[in-house]
Amino acid sequence: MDKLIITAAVCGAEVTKEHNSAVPYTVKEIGQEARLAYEAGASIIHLHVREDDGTPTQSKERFAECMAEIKRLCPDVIIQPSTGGAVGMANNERIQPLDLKPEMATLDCGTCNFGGDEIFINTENTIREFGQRMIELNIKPEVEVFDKGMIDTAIRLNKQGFIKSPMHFNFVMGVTGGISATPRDFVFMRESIPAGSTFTVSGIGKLQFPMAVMGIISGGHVRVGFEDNIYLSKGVLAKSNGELVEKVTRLANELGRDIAGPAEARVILGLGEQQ
Ligand code: KMH
Ligand code: ZN
Repeated sequence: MDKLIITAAVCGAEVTKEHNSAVPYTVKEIGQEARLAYEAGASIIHLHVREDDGTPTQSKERFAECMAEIKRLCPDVIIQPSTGGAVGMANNERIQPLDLKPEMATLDCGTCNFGGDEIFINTENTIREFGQRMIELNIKPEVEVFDKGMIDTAIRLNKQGFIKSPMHFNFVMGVTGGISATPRDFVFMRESIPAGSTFTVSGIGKLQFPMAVMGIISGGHVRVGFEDNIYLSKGVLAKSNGELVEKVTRLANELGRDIAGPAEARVILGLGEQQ
């Protein structure tokens, strides 16, 4: 089994300081949270950025500032900007961080109800446009899927040449409107991706750690962080993303799975090779 790649989703676009005062907004706060996650074992930082008041933004300039700060504090970490941004953002706003040529970026492969009137919209043409741009810039997509049908979409677009093989998936499980975070659905997702693919699993809310264990024991990889969950355990708010990553490291150690550093993660994901 490969070593375990831990991704830390340190900030997200929806969670706020009202939910947990440790959610980072400023460049300094985001850098600090990335550092704590990195020191606890994360080799990838999944990055959203905010204005100082917490408003989500996809501004290229703000991403450049945050990425520079993260690189200053954790020079070898893999930075994976979001192209999902926040619900309601236009495509030309969402796609901006790709201009900074990060090693990876997210590629959301379908539309999902997020509850109430919230809809995270990703038409097939949007996915084609973002996928094509990542191929042009040699950026490895993390194919985000909120349901099994999105895996099928990714496979279709892979065959059409908009996503390269081998694909790296992120199973986001437990979002309102998406697939449930259950062992049965996890196995269904894992068995639905093409041979040779890699995957990570992001359990939402209280299912973050149960899903992390599924990732650890199945040979997959794990994402944790405030974007998906703000609690360390029942009723106990995490003081930092570092605490969430530390818990995964601890679980992996208990279960006999070693943690990959950034250099090892690059090899596992084939980063730096011509995608
Ligand atoms: N904030 C969600 C609307 C991604 O990073 O690509 C989208 C999201 C997915 O978080
Ligand atoms: Zn995200």
